[in-house]
Amino acid sequence: MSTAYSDLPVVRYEGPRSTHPLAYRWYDANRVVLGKTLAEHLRPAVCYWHNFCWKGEDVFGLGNTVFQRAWFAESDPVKAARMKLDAAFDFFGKLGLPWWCFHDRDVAPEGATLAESNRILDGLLEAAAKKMQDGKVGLLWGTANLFSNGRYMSGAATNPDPEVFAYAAAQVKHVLEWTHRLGGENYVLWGGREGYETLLNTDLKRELAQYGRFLSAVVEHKHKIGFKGTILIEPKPQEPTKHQYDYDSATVHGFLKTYGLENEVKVNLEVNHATLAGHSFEHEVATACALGIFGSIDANRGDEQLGWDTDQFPNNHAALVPAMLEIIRAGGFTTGGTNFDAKVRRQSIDPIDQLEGHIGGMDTMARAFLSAAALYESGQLEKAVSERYAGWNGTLGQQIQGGAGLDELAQIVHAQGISPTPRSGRQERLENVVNNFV
Ligand code: XUL
Ligand code: CO
Repeated sequence: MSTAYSDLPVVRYEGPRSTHPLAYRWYDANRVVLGKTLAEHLRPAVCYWHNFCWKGEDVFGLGNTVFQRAWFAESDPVKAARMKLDAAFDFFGKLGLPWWCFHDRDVAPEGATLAESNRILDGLLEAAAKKMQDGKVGLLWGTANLFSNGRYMSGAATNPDPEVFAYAAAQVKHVLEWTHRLGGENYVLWGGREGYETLLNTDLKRELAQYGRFLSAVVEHKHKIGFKGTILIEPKPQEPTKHQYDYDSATVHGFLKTYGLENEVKVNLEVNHATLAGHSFEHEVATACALGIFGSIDANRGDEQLGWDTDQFPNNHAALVPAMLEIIRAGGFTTGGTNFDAKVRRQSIDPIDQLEGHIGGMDTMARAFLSAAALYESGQLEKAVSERYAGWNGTLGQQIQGGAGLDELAQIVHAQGISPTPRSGRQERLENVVNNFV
């Protein structure tokens, strides 16, 4: 069987001195750091949508296929989907990365009814299950596309029409069950159209309640079928809707608390979604870890001059060290991993470009992880932080944490003549420490 990727070599690790364009220089999958291999720490995944579904279209070239792939030229959509599936698994094998991710509509075309769509999807996912039997690639997560079809233009769970809610629920049921069957580690809900454009036509309170009910139903079904993976929400502040309900980690946590789901659902944090929310990625990771909802990451980047989701491959390892440090501090991934939600540029038309995009992205994440691990092992930042908060281990700190009230604290301040002396935060010294490890 020949695919678009047949002529490409299997990518191997050759080390930082290698000049081979198709070799990993930092991602040595079996290298053991902090007690686990790099592959076990990072749990890298290749996504289906950007690689095998996007035709290189943009708003100025709608309907035009820029990427010449045999499956885009095939007129029978199911046959085209089979060709795409063969190519995808060939591509996964070339990269040697252990996981993949999909939306239902990436894998299979939509039929005239949901029943027909499900039947087509079943055929394709049966074939995927067979390809997965050799155990070389596992499913990091599955998800349902609740945003492309026009029926979802006003949202899926948050649609003003309950029929759309029901349709979306039926779609998620099917994909969640398939994710379970394929041994998926997680199930993702990115709230594609869950948001609004204008309050003139929107009942915000009702929509949030609908969304809460939808998510609860997903969690109930997860338990009903015995799915042991994690349900993940992927926050994003805007695009496609002006106000997306899942703005960022903190907003999602508040939403989960409201519906009693904070112990059931975690977040899949995407680097450029954090940027679009006006946060650093490390802020999003640290917030999710602190709130106990950190799950998984989508690795990519935006463009400093563009305010939308460009989904480029990560290429700056230094920028990712602080986020990696937060992940290490929190104990690393459990069911989560590093999904490359990234695509090559529109002019990168050759299959080899996709391979190189992933190689660069993988090396960037591995190098960031190695730097963060060395920084963590040095203990320098941990020491500085624990010294900064040392007062909280003293008598006064204990009294406050023990619940001392305003009267008691006022008494202590007056009796002891407390008059705090400001101390330097030493940011520059700590930035220099970080730079010694990147
Ligand atoms: C959209 C996005 C999605 C999710 C999965 O910005 O990131 O591709 O990752 O639906
Ligand atoms: Co994403």
